[in-house]
Amino acid sequence: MASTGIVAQLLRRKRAGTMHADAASEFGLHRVLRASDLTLLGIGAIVGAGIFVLTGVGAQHAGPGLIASFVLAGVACAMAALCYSEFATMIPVAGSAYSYSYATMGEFVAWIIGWDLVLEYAVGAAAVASGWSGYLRVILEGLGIHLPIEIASAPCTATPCVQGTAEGAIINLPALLIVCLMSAVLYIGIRESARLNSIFVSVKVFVVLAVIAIGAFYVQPANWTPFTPFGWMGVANGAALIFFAYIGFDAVSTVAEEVIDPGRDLPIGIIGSLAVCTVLYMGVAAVLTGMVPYIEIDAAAPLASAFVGRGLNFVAGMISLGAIAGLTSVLLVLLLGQSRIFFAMSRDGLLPAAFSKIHPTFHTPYVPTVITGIAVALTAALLPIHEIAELTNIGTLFAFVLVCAGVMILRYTEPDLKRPFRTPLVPLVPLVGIVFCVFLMLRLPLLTWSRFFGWLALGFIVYFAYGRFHSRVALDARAHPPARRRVGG
Ligand code: ALA
Repeated sequence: MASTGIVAQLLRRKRAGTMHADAASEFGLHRVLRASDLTLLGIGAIVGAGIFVLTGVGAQHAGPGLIASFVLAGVACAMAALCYSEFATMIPVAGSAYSYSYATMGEFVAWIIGWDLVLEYAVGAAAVASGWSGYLRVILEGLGIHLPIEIASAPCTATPCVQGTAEGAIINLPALLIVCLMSAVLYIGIRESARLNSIFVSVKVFVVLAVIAIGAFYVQPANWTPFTPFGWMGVANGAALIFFAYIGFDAVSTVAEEVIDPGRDLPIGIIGSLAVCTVLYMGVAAVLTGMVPYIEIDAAAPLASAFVGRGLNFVAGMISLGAIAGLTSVLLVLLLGQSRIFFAMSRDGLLPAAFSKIHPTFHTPYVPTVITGIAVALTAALLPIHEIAELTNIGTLFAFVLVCAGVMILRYTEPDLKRPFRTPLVPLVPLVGIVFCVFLMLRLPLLTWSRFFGWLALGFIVYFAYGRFHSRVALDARAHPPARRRVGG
């Protein structure tokens, strides 16, 4: 009997209607964002380390076929973006894939996906903060300012030191400070955060456009042949690598509860930001592989090196500025997404109630904002985060697979739910999304897979020790008539 009870609880779903009621209650967030804010938040989260750094490694795997790698990864993301749009408009609450899984696949899968999203948002944010610090150091060196290594890198824990750490280092202070600063902005307000994000987005998009426009004059079409020197497998491997560059459009769905007209604005924000970035990325890939023979592309700073090689040091400097702006906005939006997911999980009772407290003046979920900020700051400042940064890719792809599957399941289990945006060609689009994402997951190293399973195993323990006993859906079901657990009070 008891085991049947546990299985029933693990599979218990939260109805979409209850989610709407939560968002509209005093425990919901303020709706202040518009389509333009969402598109800028999406671009804010997307354009960052991926395009400014990873294109170099991608080109080494795919050659000029890197352009096709960007198309391939873009297609996988487009399928997922369409599915995210259906869910986000149907259930416009904080929590993104976590909340959608709760509505379709039950509490346990929802918990697992919420736990998994920590890899995309918090681990991703720590990796970006560490990269930000590295870029700052290079820029300051260029200006003749030298940061002592003791305070500019995470301490070394392995021999030889892994990327992002250094011998003699004590703490990565720039990484710690930038996380604290962005968390402070998020604490103060979603509108203020969106405004700051739009400034960074303007800078980085300007820089990317400048790279394409100026670089176009230096393209030698001969560099594009052979187009696929490593065959289409090389293109696929390149796609798995540069997938990171697309991560972030889904962050738009985490602020669904703060959107004025979610049915109209969320698809514009999610699909619009992805479309803009896909075009920008293909342009950058074409220019880079056209300017420099693929074997000579620099893996560490591909864009800046391409321009330095042509004597255009000014453009290279501008690229560093664009990269700093890019990484700052990615960091801001990833921290934002993580706090909203913790908020949603807490409102459902799967995390302590304090996580869903809303600030009386700023109307932000300030407790998860502070806790996420502290955890990410300390991780980036003290740990070899680059070692586990690839977990971000697998965690995100896993979420995409579940969202694509969820769209098909909910079309079957709740066909009559109001869907302001419908994913076209169901089940084809979600199925293609799943196939693409699983394909990209399978190209990731075994070590990443074992770390991923280790993280999920830890999630199982936390759920069985805490969430299972505090789940609001389970508590409500036990109490007849349904009793609403006060959260945040
Ligand atoms: N897409 C983000 C970046 O490239 C995560 O930095």
